[in-house]
Amino acid sequence: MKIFKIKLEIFIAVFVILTTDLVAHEYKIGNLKILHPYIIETPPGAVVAGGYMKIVNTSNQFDRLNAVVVKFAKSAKIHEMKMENDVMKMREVKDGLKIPAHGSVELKQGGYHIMFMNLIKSMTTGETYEGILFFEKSGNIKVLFSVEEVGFKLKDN
Ligand SMILES: [Cu+2]
Repeated sequence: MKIFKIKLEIFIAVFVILTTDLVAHEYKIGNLKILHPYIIETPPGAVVAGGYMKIVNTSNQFDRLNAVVVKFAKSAKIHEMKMENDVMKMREVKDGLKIPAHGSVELKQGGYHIMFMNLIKSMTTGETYEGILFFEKSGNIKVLFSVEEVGFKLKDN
């Protein structure tokens, strides 16, 4: 009975580690935390995809996401979506995405996002893709974008 209990506990521990890894992944660089980089799945043949994540800055200095580099698309640009005269417009954020001191920025559908253009293949839920984020002060970090279903949202952190 005792052995069984211990085994069960180990099983639960492993299970928890595996599921947290699948459900949420996060990265740390300097005073920045990068929560769950993800891409929304695309229909077959699609050539563009959106990348999202939440970036939390615990420093008393702002930082900036200046660039994203990936191999699965020809280009990755930081975009902003905004309503202008009742029309949703998308434009490139040219001087980097500012992460305020003791603050955070969430890249999400309908707002800031990474625009991946000329994908080498369509993005399927469950896949992961590597990318490098370049921050002005904290430096660069390799992350994995997980491909999520349409409608996926980050839970409040
Ligand atoms: Cu865009």
